[in-house]
Amino acid sequence: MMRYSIFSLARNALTGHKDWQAVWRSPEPRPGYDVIVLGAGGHGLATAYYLAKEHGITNVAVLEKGWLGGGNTGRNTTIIRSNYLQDPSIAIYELSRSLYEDLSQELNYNMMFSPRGVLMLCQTEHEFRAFKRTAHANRLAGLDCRMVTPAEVKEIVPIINDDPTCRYPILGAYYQPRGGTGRHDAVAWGYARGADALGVDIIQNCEVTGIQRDGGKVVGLETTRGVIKTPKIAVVTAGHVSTIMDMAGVRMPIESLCLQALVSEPIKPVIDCVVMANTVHGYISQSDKGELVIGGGTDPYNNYSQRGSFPSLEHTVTALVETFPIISRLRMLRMWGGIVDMTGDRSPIIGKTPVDGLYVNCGWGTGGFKAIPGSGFVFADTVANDRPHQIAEAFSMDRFREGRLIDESVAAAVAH
Ligand code: FAD
Ligand code: PYC
Repeated sequence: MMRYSIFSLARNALTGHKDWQAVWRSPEPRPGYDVIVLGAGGHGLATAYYLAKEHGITNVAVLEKGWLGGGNTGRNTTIIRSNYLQDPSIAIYELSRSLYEDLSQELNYNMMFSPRGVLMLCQTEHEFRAFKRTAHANRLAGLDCRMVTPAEVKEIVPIINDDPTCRYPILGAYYQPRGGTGRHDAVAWGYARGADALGVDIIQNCEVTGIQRDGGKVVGLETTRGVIKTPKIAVVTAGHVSTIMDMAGVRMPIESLCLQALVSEPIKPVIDCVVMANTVHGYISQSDKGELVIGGGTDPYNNYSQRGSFPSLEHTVTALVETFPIISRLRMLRMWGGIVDMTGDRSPIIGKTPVDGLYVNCGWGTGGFKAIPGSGFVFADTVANDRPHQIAEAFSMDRFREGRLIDESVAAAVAH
């Protein structure tokens, strides 16, 4: 079997892969659809999949200006957890985490969900108190989590510096044993394949340039591949959501910033859980290839860049060296960035908009990879039924006008 795979790989490499069967179709856009989803990131593809699977709405297109999964979905550090503070957040992130548990089976595609455990270090008294509060809130909501002692942290992560006299000593940690990581590309590809098989058209290299309205409702889209008619548009374009919504005359309470990450050269397995060190602004896990996957805070100014920068790399690595001294001896291999969409309360916006037929799902900021299955599920329900799914209700855009903020600035974990 293995010999066959290697020969097949070699033969296809030499023949330009022309005999490979495409995993999804590349159709020409039709003149119109019942629903058009903008953005083929994880959230857009999951939305299309659940529209078809759960609601039988298959006359659906997903339009993507680049390639599917080429936005933040293919650029993130794949951490999956549900340890948020507020009840509405716990509900949606835990729905999502639990859907991840069976997603490979659901889509018959290996997502490599790896519930290796997530540790959130407490390196100041204040952080310790804050995480204890989160742990209480999470346990009340039925989540499997607990606070662990410095000795347990050392046992789980032997490479950690447990010197109690260092600048930011380990005072304990919040631990979610069934948090972990997944394979980001596979999540996009699995949902794409699943949606395509149910009849959804995924149209790449198709940039949306305008939204057509007839009075208070949407009627179609202008794209680089022509006009496409539709009564329902679901916008899921992350860092580009403000520019798209502006095309329909809707102003979004969103800031777009670059969030960067980097990987080291591959090394033997040294860390088998995810560790977040929020006080020093860094986090770390190890990929299956052996690279240490490292990230820090967002750029301190708004921008639409998708590149890494040396000041950010230097800041993140410097911050982590005391906690993980091993880093000082590693060469860093690559860095990159993605455009994240930040709301004021660090919670997403999911729901209807003031324009009929226009729906939006955005504001996942630095933390939306973990939310893809749950978000797609409740957003599809919202679009199909033209009213918010019960779990999505709290996340409506009105909350900023009405002062119903869902403050997750601490749980978002990444400094911004
Ligand atoms: P995207 O994947 O960005 O998809 C939006 C798509 O819309 C893009 O493909 C884009 O090309 C397309 N688009 C934009 N404009 C147009 C247009 N005019 N026409 C057509 N298409 C358009 N989250 C976690 O939970 N855990 C993590 O560990 C984590 N780490 C991160 C690390 C980094 C460095 C970054 C950048 C993000 C991280 N995130 C993490 C956040 C997570 O990646 C995002 O919240 C999530 O991927 C957003 O998915 P999406 O589908 O909404 O957006
Ligand atoms: O949301 O867990 C998270 C996360 C980690 C790094 C970026 N986002």
